[in-house]
Amino acid sequence: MKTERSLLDFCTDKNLYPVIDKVLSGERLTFEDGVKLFNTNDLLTLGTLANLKKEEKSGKYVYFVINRQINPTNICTLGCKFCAFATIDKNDPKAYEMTINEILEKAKYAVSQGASEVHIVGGLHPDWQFEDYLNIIKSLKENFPQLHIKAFTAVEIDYLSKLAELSYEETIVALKEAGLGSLPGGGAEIFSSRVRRIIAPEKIGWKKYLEIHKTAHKLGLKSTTTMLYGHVETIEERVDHILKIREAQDETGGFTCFIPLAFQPENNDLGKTEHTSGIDDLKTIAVSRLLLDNVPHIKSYWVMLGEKIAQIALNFGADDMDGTVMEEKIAHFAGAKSPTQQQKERLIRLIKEADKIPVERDTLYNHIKIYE
Ligand code: V47
Repeated sequence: MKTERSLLDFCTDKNLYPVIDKVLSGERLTFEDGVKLFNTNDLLTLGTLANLKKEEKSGKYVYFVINRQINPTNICTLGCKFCAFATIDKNDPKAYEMTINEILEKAKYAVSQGASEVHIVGGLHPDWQFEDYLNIIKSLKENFPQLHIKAFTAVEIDYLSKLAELSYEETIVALKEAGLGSLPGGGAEIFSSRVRRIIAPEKIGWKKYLEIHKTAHKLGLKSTTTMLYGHVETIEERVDHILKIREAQDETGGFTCFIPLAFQPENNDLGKTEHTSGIDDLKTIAVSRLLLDNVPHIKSYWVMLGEKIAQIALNFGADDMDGTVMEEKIAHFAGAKSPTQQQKERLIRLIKEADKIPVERDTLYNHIKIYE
């Protein structure tokens, strides 16, 4: 009996045959290939292909980090329609701003839990000055020099550059000198101008978002990048977004990881109430892995996917689970059903059950401990 079969024997979607050939021969995929992959109903072939590419990049390893998110304020001048976390009104009962001491207390707890990273993002506060933001970084670095500070999305960097009347380069250099270690990927949403006009009309556009990341890369900082999906965007707009990231990465190579963020639909002004489906989540992870041949890691962000889909995604091309997080606000203001933090032991179990090898990493993917 012949047991050796090819992927094509199992594939139920003939439209995928040419794309499968390209993936197996290492050829770069096009916009049209990306759309075909999103539109297929053959989820298992898609997952198998993405897992193959994941294994070429990181073998059986799946990464996690002991980290803490800190969101210094949710008061924000932007008023994005999709965002349930921020408020434009300082008198809103949910409005808050942390003092430096409160931020340091949170970092102190993180360090006591073995954290190697703090991830800091928040609102564009109408009264805070550049020095206030700079001070957050400086104080953290002075008190906890061992912590990697991943802070301020491109949207915040743009705001800070205006406050300080500095160029992007000068702003990032000042933050780097204060102790900034890398940039997080938030604020990308969907790059399409059509979508941005609907969901975030006041936010910087994709050109500035990528310009800021590329500037950071040229200054020696790494960064991550994201895509918020499952609201008003089309499949074509998702593929376009992913390919713009691939193009920027060709230029600088500074992105460590891509994070598809599943839209959480409560408490927003878009009138959206539906969560993304499990199939859509898995397809988005897999297509991202296949299109982004030049980005080392794809994150299965358990906060927004939920633990169960995040775990399955580890066999659909993802090789990173983010981390312990310790205090998640952005997704939970918007109705996320996941816990607001994770124990390291649980992340290890989720990864092992997916038949992968858990690796505790630092922000830049240096290995801290392999759990064989
Ligand atoms: O920029 C806001 C998104 C981002 C909602 O860089 C929402 O490693 C879903 O970027 N539903 C912040 N998403 C989170 C983020 C992130 C998270 C984890 C790791 C990294 C990384 C980055 O969350 C925002 C926005 O794009 N967001 N509201 C919502 N209702």
